[in-house]
Amino acid sequence: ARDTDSFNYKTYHPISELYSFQDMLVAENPSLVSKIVIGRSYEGRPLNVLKFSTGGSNRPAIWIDTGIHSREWVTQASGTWFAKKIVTDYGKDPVLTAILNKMDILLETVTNPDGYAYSHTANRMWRKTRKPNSGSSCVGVDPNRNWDAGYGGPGASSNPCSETFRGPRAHSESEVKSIVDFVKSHGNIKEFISIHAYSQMLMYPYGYTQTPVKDQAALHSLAQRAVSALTAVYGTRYRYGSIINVIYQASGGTIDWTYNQGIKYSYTFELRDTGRYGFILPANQIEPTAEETWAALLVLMTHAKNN
Ligand code: ING
Ligand code: ZN
Repeated sequence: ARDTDSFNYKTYHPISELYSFQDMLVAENPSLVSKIVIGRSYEGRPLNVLKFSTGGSNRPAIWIDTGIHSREWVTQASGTWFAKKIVTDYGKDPVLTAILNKMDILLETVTNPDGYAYSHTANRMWRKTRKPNSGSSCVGVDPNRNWDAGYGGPGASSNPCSETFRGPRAHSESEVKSIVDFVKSHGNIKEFISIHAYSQMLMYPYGYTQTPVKDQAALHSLAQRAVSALTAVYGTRYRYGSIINVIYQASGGTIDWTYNQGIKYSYTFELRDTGRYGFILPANQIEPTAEETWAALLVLMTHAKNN
């Protein structure tokens, strides 16, 4: 595409096109969007974060990541759609405008770029990073088991050949460590939303323990409101609750770490569908998926702004 208006949001794109989309969006909207390179992947690709900001310095921020698991293609596609939605609606939609007049939005759309490239060129079902494991012929670490929150406990594997391999140590993956360093140095992130697929769920911590978080009641009622807004768009049904109760025990997960860092509004989505197509969601579902998810995100972001 020549610009982000002619970009096809209804199809899945190779990584080169998602990177060029980011650069076009920044070039077209220089007073609203900038690109921060927070690190490099194992294979040397940039880890890009789109920063949407209308001013201030180090404003309170909302983080959204998509594609930490590479095969979950509807998430990178939705993240790209969200980026265009933000520049289109700022100054027009009063709900988004109020958010951006007070907070920054930080959006990492291709959080596991090596895996995404590999899922296009070699193995459509690739989930993990692409770093080799010493002493094994199996490649990659699960970047959603690699965080320092219950790391090494039940709900992750020590086997490098497992799809849920936790890695040799916490934050061993550059794709994870780069976010850890960014979150710590930013110091003003109020809400952290990590987007997966599939299963149609909205979850909050914890995944590594049954012990409820101290903000359980607030996180639960906000999740309920966000899911209502999502369902109102196309009738898509979502379950919601803590990770361990709604999906399964998982240790070393992203939002358990962000919550323990003090980011109260830490949420994770599982987008469409419930398994008919699974990871191979038809491209004609990208836009409706992104659109309904955006309705939920506006509820979550507005609450963070007001609290
Ligand atoms: N599911 C997630 C997984 O990593 C999850 C579920 C989300 C676990 C958040 C822990 C924290 O297993 C997918 N589809 O990746
Ligand atoms: Zn996932």
